[in-house]
Amino acid sequence: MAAGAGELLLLLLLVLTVQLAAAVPAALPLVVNTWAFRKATETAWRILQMGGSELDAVEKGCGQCEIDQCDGSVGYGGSPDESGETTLDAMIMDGNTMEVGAVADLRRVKNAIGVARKVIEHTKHTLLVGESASMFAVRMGFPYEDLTTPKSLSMYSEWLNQSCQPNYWKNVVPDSSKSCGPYKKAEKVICKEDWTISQRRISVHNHDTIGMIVIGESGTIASGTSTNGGVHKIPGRVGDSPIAGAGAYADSTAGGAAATGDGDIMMRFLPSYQAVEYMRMGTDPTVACQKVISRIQKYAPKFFGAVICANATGSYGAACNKISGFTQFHFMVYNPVLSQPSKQVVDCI
Ligand code: SD4
Repeated sequence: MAAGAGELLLLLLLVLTVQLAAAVPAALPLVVNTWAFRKATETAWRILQMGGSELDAVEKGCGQCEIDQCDGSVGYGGSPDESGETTLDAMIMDGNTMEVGAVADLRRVKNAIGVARKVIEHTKHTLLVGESASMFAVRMGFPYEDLTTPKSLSMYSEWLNQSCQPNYWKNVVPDSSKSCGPYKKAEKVICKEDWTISQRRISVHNHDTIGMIVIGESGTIASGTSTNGGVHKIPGRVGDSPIAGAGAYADSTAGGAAATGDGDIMMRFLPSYQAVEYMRMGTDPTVACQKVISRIQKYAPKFFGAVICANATGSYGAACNKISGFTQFHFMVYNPVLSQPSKQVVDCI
């Protein structure tokens, strides 16, 4: 059957984008991470060079961003929730054993991905949340620290001053688009969620999770994420980042992927799992990333998000959803062909 003109055009576009992203040849070991978080890439690479494992590299690489408060959206002092507190989500996954350690809504502990690693090493669980995750962290030797900074405090008071706009409520009284809470449920649920306007609630500038994929020389794949989630989120909200298959996924027999963006929408599609499954079927990493982005687009054309993908041979790629103010996505790559971390860019689709 002859392909339609639209399909041919899409194929041509995909091939062109693949060429763009394939500028650096595939080689192992490989570090790929979301956004232009160069120090995180450097740290992960250094750990590998020093003989550390792929999990070590992911933990320390993402941990670097927690220390540096990358873009204010990773680590302490960013994204205050509705009560002004910063809470953290993180996960780490071992693509050899398929073990995952994750923490969500972690309070008063800075090194979220470090705690996530301890969930793998010292428990038979996968995900710990909230105050209990903090108590676990303390038992593992992490100190309690205040995650609030002058910056997060001023973001919080600015938000209060502008009648708590934007926020994540709907179908409540008083009207959440005009005033602060406390809210009660409205008698009538008048509208369904309009996914097409999701980017109005969450600005492109307040969402920058670090997601990282590390592949060792032997093909072992690890991945992980760390974030302080969405600004002014409702306390208790957990995003995609600590959810295996959503925020990140790794399977040494197929590939690794990690996501960044509007987690409330993205987690409904398990994009990282889906991308790895596409790569398992032989799909090129860039195309695998594009396919998961376009799947979400069908329901939420204006969602903010991007995905990075790498297959077991060290080929990699990325894709993002094109919306106003976000037309290109930057990510970092380091492999033996490069002498330093290289910032790559893809045009959003
Ligand atoms: C979240 N996905 O909590 C995270 C935030 C993010 O780029 O990725 N920002 O929804």
